[in-house]
Amino acid sequence: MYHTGASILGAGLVARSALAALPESPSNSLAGMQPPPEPTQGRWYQPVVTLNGWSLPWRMNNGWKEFHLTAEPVEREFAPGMTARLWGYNGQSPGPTIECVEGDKVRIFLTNRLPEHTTVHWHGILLPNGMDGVGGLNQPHIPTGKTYVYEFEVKHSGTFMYHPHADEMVQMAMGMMGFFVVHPKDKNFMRVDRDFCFLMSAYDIEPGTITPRINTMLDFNLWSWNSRVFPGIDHLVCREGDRVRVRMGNLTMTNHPIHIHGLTFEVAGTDGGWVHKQARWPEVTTDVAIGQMRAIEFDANAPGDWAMHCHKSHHTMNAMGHDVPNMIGVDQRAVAENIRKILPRYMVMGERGMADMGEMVMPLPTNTLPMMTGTGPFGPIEMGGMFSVLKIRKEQEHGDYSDPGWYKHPQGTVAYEYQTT
Ligand SMILES: [Cu+2]
Repeated sequence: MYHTGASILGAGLVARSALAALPESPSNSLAGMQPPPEPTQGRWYQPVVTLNGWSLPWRMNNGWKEFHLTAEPVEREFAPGMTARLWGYNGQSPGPTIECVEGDKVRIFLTNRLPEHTTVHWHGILLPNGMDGVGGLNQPHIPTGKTYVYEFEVKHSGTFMYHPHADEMVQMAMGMMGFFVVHPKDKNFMRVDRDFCFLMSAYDIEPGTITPRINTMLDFNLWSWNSRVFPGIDHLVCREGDRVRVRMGNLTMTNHPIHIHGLTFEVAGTDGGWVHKQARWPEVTTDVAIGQMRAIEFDANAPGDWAMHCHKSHHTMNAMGHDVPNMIGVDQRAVAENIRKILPRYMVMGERGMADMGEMVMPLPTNTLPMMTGTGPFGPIEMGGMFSVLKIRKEQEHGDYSDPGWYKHPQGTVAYEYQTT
């Protein structure tokens, strides 16, 4: 069933002569969503929309779909005002989404331009053992400067990902990961109108610095979707009436209860496969545990700007100092007066809760985002990290992902101040 070359090459080193024939390894450093291109060759599929990302172009070669990933240091803007030095693929962290169709034979070239060895593991995909990418166990590690080849036939459709299985803690803490979507052969199988995807990753980047600390085990301070944080995460724009799928994977060191306002959804798939219709139940929050993927689906039947976020409230904040005492209810006026004699611009923080942070224009270290930030039509949103907005509009055209702006509420449908007179 496999191409005869598969057993000879395996996940082996590409011969020098073959390198000349390598497919292109395009690079993209833009942090905005790239409109999903329709496939121009091979089997048709409806492309996924990678938040703040793109899909990797491929070429057909004698019945094989060929992709070329390059593992390399990259720069990623987390949100306007903050950029980090990460490791990723083809100019970005996460790497580009790989899309193919059930039954495709895929050949993926991996060129290592990192300062240390790496491998790629294809999470959730059923493949020959020697293609599974665990360095030392299934293949030799890929040294710096070398290109390896992975070849397999994708046997089932679903939601998967790729990441290194070499010096894992470091390489994932540096941002190495990507989405891998296998579309069903039958284009009417679980057809949706919009299909979004993102990976959750966490970083520990000290305010004022640019490179993640790689030995952090649990105490991360930037909670990201596709290595972006609020207000830098693309909005999920839908047309009213659309059937919508959102695929998410978790490569952080903790779980994330993902919550959507305004509608109910169901978990339609995991990285183990699709969930039978009869086995699904309605949810407004679904927990995505470490190393798990979830494909949720809903009918976009409620126009508006709906919050979509991780329900752990410290995951909807950006980096902050942890050694802040709780000053709620403490009258700091006398202290503040004394401090202002020495520091004239001293501000009291936290006396009335932390909401002041959302409005405060505080001097921040360079390359650092405010802890609570973002502005909506009614003022500061006071969020950060894993937070975005699901925008459902009647007027949105089919296939249009452009930002329609803030929702214009019909008169009399917004909470209002009680008037005594
Ligand atoms: Cu979370």
